[in-house]
Amino acid sequence: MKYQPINSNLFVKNRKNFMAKMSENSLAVFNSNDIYPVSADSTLPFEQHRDIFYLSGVDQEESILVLFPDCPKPQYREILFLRETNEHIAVWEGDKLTKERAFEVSGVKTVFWLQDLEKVMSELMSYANTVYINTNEHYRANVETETREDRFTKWLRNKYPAHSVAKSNPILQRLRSVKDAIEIDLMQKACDITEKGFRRVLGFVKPGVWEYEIEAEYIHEFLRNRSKKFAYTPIIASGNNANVLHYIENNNQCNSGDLILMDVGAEYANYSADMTRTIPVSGKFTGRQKAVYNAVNKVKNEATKMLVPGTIWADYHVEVGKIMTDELLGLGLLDKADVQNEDPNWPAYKKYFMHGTSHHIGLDTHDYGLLHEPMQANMVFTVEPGIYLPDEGFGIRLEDDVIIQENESPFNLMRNIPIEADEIEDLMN
Ligand SMILES: [Mn+2]
Repeated sequence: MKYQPINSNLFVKNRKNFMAKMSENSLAVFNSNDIYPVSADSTLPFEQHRDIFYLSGVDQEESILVLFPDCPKPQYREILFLRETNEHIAVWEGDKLTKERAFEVSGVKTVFWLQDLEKVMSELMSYANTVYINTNEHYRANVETETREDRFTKWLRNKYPAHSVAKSNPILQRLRSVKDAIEIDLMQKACDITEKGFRRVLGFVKPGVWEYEIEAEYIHEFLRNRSKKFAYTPIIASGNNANVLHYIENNNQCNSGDLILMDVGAEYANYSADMTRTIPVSGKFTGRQKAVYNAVNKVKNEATKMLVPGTIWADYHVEVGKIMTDELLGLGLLDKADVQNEDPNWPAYKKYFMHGTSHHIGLDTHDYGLLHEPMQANMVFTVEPGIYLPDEGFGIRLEDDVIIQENESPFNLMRNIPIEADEIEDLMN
């Protein structure tokens, strides 16, 4: 791990909150992700499942967390199962968690090696009536792979068919969407690292650079600041590439007169930053580019003000659409007739702004959060309007990450990342 140790109080508190929501005489199980194969003996870099990380801080493969708040044996109320390590194994496999270190990371006192799992589980299951299993119910999820969690769930339900089953996911969706102060510090760190990358790029971009060279500037700055990678596949899209919403090739040359849309964020300690900035290749916007830029920036600022406790996500999007419509009328991109005749299910503004404005962000870039429930203080959202103009050869999106606060406007985690058009021009020249 490149990140600095995290205060284990976070994980102690997260488990306590989760257990408070469990029904009587029940236990819950959480698994690590697999290490995914490529071919031959190659593997993808390990990415911990965010739920077991959230509840334990354990950032290691083949780990299992069991929570059983009513267990008659108090030492079994929280248990970690880890793959065995010792001095000899460490020579080959590197620095895996010892039982002592696992306690320091997680605050869990009872740690077994994985080979004790079946025996201990059979005792625990004899005390429990209900088992909480962890399924993926994220609104954007579309998973074809059988995860380690899925395999464990199959094994458990097959072996213990008389137990009733309950869902961990709704509990986690609610808990994970509201951030603790320790988490907010980690997210601020991810945003600050992203800022360093962006400032480096402002000094680097000039006509003739390639999109992948810009990508390289970001990752250089991320790694040297203890981020292990991009939080998501970066989009470095010059000219009309910006109008391909999921353009990730990043293999074109940037020409004078074009804009570059950069949707880039650093991860830090598994937390995501999600930033978008759009800058002129030459260091100077044209009049038209600046007018559209300022319209997007205005929609972003107005939308941000609506992210307050009690707001419903779907209603918020309707209101943002109205603000965007006004801006598009001002830019001459829509006329009154377009708006009067619009299909309420696909309003006229969607011709130029066809994606959502905000999503939860945290341990996942598109984080947990139940969108039909009202927004609450300490939820963190992106704000990311855009206007896409293929006929004019450019697209603009601007995106910050903000924390909802009680009784005031959101706190912007990206408040120090330049966004005003004039400031961008000054810094590039
Ligand atoms: Mn985003």
